[in-house]
Amino acid sequence: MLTSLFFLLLFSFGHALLPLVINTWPFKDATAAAWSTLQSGGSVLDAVEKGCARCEVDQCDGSVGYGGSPDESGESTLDAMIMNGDTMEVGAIADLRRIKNAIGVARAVMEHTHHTLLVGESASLFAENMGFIAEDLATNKSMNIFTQWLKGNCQPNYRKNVFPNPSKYCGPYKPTLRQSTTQRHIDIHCHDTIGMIAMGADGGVAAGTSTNGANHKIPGRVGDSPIAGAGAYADSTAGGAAATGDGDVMMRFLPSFLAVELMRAGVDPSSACKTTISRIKRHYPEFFGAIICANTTGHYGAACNKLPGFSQFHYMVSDSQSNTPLLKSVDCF
Ligand code: SD4
Repeated sequence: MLTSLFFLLLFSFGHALLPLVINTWPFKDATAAAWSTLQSGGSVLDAVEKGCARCEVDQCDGSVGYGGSPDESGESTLDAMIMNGDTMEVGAIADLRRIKNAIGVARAVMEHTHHTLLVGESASLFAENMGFIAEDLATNKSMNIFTQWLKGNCQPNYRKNVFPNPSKYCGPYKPTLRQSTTQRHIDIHCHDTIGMIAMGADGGVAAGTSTNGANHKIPGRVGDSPIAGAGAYADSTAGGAAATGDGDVMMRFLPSFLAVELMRAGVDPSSACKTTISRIKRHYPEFFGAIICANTTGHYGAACNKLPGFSQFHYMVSDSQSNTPLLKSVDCF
């Protein structure tokens, strides 16, 4: 009797499913790390930081943390962000070099500066000054990926309208007049950024991302992951969202912001995710990408753009109904 009254009360306050942790891709240990952080009294920001940091240590799928996605010069660089949906504070770093704990540095930007985003060498210097250890992010694996790429005439790469022909030769390149070139975008073989949303029992939302970006990117390239509203967004009065996929295309649409605004207007999370993907599809029918969405009542959903070899998107959830991380999937459309 008392228990049902409790659940009735909870439901009427709209937080029946909270707390909640949800993240992109089947990164179970990251979900578990975030969930146990919440369970042991940590904040939603702590949960997002611990969850994403787990993937940085584990080098989830080679796409998060050190030793992945070497750029054109063979270096691995990291992008990350964290957002507090109560205060709308954001901390982010991009093109971070020599520091493994990217999400930790992003949080330090949020908590120890009045800025939102630090980039490149200066971000690394900031991190070192804040006590993060500088170390080489290269591994045998990343060096091998780089060597193979050089041996294969630097294919694929992200150049266009340059000479020599970038689809056949390595650089250095010089600009040429605009030619018709085929689009080269991140495909399903270089995916798996972690994007995470955590919600507390009180409905407070945080979101974050961590990635080593795009394989063979041009040095200096920054993806969607560290951009608020693109890689992730959190607003405790509306919900949270996080995106994964071809950041060069996706960041043009601020998909996480769009999804959260749709949920604010009352759209359910699955439909908000779908509408967001549709918006991008209209311009880039063959873009690779997916998004997860959660509203303030702890309901969630996901959507992805269907491509050959990508018909389902997998993500992880822990909530009050499933103490252990559950693998979820959605059919792409
Ligand atoms: C990027 N969005 O840097 C990241 C990569 C990614 O799934 O999410 N892949 O573009």
